[in-house]
Order: sequence, then structure tokens, then C-alpha cells
Amino acid sequence: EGIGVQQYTAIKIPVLEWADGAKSVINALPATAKVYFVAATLRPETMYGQTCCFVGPNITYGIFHVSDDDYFLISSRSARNMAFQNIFPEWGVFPQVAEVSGKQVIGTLVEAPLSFHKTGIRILPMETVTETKGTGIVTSVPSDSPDDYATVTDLTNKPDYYGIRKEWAELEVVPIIETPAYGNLIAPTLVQKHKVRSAKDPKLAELKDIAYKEGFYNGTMLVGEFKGKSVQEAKILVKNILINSGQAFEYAE
Ligand code: A2H
Repeated sequence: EGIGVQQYTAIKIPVLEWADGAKSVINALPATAKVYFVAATLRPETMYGQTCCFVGPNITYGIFHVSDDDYFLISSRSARNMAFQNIFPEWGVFPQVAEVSGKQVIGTLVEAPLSFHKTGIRILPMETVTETKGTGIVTSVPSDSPDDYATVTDLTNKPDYYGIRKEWAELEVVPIIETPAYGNLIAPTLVQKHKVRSAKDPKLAELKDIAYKEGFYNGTMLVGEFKGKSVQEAKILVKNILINSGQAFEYAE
């Protein structure tokens, strides 16, 4: 992806209840194991609006032992990178204890940090997740990400095709950021205005750009500890809250 470094905030999303498909894998771990899905995001200030978390259904993920009872479920590519960023205790070492496909974990209930949906959100499939970026786990904020909104719309329209329960994709989309040009639900507004047909619509590339720039330069927080502050200010403040509480860390690639 060109020259330069991409700085992500890696969000630790603990599991509340595993999908049946994952149980055979998880039962082989120590009984005290605490497994986190780790999502790489450029928009930590949007974490209030998480309504689900995406995996690539055809991606094979690893479960890696981090320390004590903590395990990360991420792509092996990102585990390798993390091993050279002091995220694992031993430099260059990223002990894999199990392997699991995206498909197997669909339906898992997780507890997303800061999300308004306090009883948990579901792991759902997103076919456009690439294994070669971030951790291969994408937390979904349909209010502010056109890709995420288009994907949850596809999932809601064809739940049987995607092998999910419709209600898993239908959690309420709450406004979290206001922009002068697009109101308080920028992603649904753009997707509807430009008649995006599915999550694979090529128009999404441009809409993603518009939403990102408009949110970053002109957005104001409507919720959370930094309500009323600009997105530019809130981004670093929310990131620091998450890092200081042990719910996130910095990850670069
Ligand atoms: B962002 P960049 Cl609200 N495959 O987080 C596809 N997309 C991925 C990914 C992967 N392997 N890993 C991360 N991403 C997504 C929030 C968000 C994001 C909002 C708005 C825009 C946005 C909630 N989803 O990204 O290619 C993640 O989604 C638009 C750029 O490294 C991550 O941030 O620039 C972003 O793409 C990283 O994209």
C-alpha cells in the first residue's frame, strides 16, 4: 500500500459467548484462556458506534498466546508484525496455539469497548476483508463507514445466504458524529444518495474517502467523554482512554 507507515489503533474485543462452530477449537485451549478478537482501526473515536465486528469468512486466523491468560485471534501476518513491536513478550516470537476459519467464528458474541450495545455485538462475515491489511478483523461502525453500512445492509437483506441470523446485523445505528455537509449519519446518507447497490460496488472507494475526510476535518462528536469536541481532537483522546484502560494498543505496518 505505497510508501510510509500506517498507524492503527488495535482494539481488543473480548468474547462473551463462542459460536458453536468455534467450540471444538476453543475447548482445546486452557479453561482460563481469555481470547480477544483484535480489530485494526483508523477511527478510534467512532468506537461508540460499533454494531458488529467483521471477519473474512474465507480467511484462516490464528489464535496466539500473548501473556498469562490472554490470547489474540488475528491473521498470522499481523501476529508476526506484532512480534516485532513489543506486543508479544519475547521479541520475534508469536506462539500460535490454534487455527480457526472466519466461517467458524460467525455468530460469536463479543464485548466491544465503548460500544453503546452493552449486551454485546456479533462476529459477522465481510467478503471484502483482506488478509494483507491490519489484523484481518474489522470492527463495524455503519454510522460512519460506508463500507460497513453497505455490508450490514447486504447481511440484513440476505441473512440466509450469509448464514447468519437477521437480528445479528440489525442493531441500531446511533448517530455519533455530526458534519455540516452530511448530517449525523454520514455513511447511510452517502450510500443512499449515491445508490450503492452492494458492499462490492466500486463507488464505495470514493465514498469511503469523502466520509473519512469530511469526518476528520469537519466532524464534531455528538456522544461520549468528548462530546462537542472536534473529531481531530477527540481521535487522540479516545485512543488514549482505550490504551490507558488496556483495551487497545498501537499497531503499525
Ligand atoms: B476503519 P487502510 Cl468508522 N480489510 O475503522 C478491509 N478493511 C479493513 C481491514 C482489512 N483487512 N483492516 C481494517 N480495515 C478498515 C472504522 C472506520 C474505518 C470508519 C470509517 C472509515 C474507516 C470502523 N470500521 O476506514 O486501508 C478499518 O475500518 C476507511 C479508510 O489501512 C480501518 O479503519 O487505510 C481502515 O479500513 C484501514 O484502512
